[in-house]
Amino acid sequence: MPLPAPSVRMPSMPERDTEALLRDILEKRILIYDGAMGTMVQTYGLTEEDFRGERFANHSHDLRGNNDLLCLTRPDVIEEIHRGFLEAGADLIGTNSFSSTWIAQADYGLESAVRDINLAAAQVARKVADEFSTEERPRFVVGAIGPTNRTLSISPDVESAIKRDITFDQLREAYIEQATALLDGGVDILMAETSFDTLNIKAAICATEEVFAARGARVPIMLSATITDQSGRTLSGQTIEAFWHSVAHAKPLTVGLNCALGADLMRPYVEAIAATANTYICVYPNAGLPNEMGEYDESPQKMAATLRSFAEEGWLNIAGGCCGTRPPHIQAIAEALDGLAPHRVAKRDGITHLSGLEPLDIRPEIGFVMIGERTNVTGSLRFKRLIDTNDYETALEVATDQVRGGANILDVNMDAGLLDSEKAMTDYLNLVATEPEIARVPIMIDSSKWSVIEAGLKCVQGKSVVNSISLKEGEAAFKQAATKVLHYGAAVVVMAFDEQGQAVTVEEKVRICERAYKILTEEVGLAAEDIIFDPNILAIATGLEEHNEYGNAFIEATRQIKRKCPGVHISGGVSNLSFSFRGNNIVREAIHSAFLFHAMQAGMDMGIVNAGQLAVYEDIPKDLLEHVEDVILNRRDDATERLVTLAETVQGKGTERKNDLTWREGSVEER
Ligand code: THG
Repeated sequence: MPLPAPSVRMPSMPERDTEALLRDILEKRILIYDGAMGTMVQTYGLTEEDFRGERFANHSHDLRGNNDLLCLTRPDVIEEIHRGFLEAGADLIGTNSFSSTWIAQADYGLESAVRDINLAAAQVARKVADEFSTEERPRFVVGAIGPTNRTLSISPDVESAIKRDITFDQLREAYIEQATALLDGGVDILMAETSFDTLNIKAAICATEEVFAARGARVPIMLSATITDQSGRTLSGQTIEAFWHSVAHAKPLTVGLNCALGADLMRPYVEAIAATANTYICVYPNAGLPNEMGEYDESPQKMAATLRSFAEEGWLNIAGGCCGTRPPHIQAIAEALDGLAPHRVAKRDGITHLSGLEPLDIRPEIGFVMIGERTNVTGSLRFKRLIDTNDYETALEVATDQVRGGANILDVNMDAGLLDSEKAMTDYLNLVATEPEIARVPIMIDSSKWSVIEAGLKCVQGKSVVNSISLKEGEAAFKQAATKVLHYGAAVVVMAFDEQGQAVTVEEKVRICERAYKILTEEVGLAAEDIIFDPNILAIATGLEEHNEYGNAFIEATRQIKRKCPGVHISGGVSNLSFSFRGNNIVREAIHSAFLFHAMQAGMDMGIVNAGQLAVYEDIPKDLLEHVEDVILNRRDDATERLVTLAETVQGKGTERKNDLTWREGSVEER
């Protein structure tokens, strides 16, 4: 069946940029979104024949209940439902396309109809919205994109936590097809909604970025999560704050919550998202919790009163209804919110926000951020052996030990010669995702190969850290990698490395970091707080004279980079420093702590360390401390010889602090 050409843009607002127009209106009043499509479709008592229409009369699967299909087979019904919500007072209506990806339509064998359904969904909504739209009160069409019926963060198989029944790229491609068709059909906005798995919605964000790039034009996007029970978490286990930090890179017009729980029980999460997100807030709950019949029966008045109380708290910019809400609900909400002031968007706070299942806000008050180094096949023989022998269960315990030892972030590295690093990274991170004690913390994806980093980025729902990129291969490759980092919504470690090689002197370290900073903040558009510079911690006390200044060079470079590149963090691989004392953990730990003591004063605020094995500076015996600091700070020519001699007299296992976290309760200075 030939399809009509995409509709032309709204006649009532031909020139103005939709996003600018919407922002203008959102500053002035609370807008109203529509109610549920499914509940309304039910009232028509449609039959299998209605769903099939002529086009699908002989289709192999039962089609009743495939509501999106009605855009093609009963557009009159969908049109009438849209009209009902617009008459009730909706400013924005959502297309009937929630399940219109090949993934969701596969249940009906209708993968090949997906483009047509989305196009028709957009066109019918566009047509009705245009009928109602006026200069004073424009109406908008929101292209609705559901989460699909598969989840990237959870295994479908209780026997194997590593398995997934969909890949990030499959989801991304499905969303590209959907978003393209919705835009071709004339939607004003794209909304990824009812997000129960943040990794799914991150795939949707990557998809919209690709679609915008291909079309050379953007539309605003809206993002909406759903919290399905009173744990206060998404189905994939994130808190609402962690969710926001995971998607903030999309710079959505609105973020918010919809669907489950109903308005009453949503209150704490609406408050949390309004307090955390620095964008407009959109909330459209179900009409209460489902009753014994599975129906949603909260009255329009009750629901409107709850939403009014949210608005009075200053939390809302857009409000509407999800499952069970009909035009009377939307009308009651519109009346209840009329004249109330919209939520005021806070400015960006300049703080680095990472997340796993929970947020990690890197504020000065939290002190030094420890990144666990042990989940690294090049940094730990034991971990390598576990990965090589496919003992992922025990390899997971390594991560648990790092977290219990105080790691705020986990560095994961699978770069070993004979290993399929992409697969190992994918399998390990998929496993980590299912272990709440570990998945709580953000992941640092460590590899010298971009393909491995990208494989890792496709497995983490939180806001993670890419480790690392650099100017080693020149500016073009650097910008390309940084742009990807931005689209996946990660922070990034930038090594002080350029076309000439690794920066060794203070001057080189500072010059390269300043150059990278300028490119990242001015050309790529990365926020300064998402940049972590690593000015190279190199081994000292090696016996080679030219290595004697390495400690000082890092510390001084840190001081200058912090001053010249406002907002960034400084990190480094601390254990590198003591490679020449391998096998002597007492001396190694003393070197690490003494080094950190000085580097932290210069502004180093993160480090890759063996969490749980760091000596406390004050506990280092005075004699050892003096020898160690002589080496770190290059205070005397014979410093290395003297430490080597002393080291022979201090041997031992070193610190074990796995389960004793009491030291973390002290103030930053004490720690
Ligand atoms: N900067 C950034 N990333 C990095 C580094 C860095 N990633 C890797 C590395 N350097 C940091 N991680 C480690 C991990 C372990 C050790 C050193 C650095 C280490 N391991 C013991 C050793 O080699 O003696 C292993 C002993 C064992 O097998 O258990 O020292 O600088 N951005």
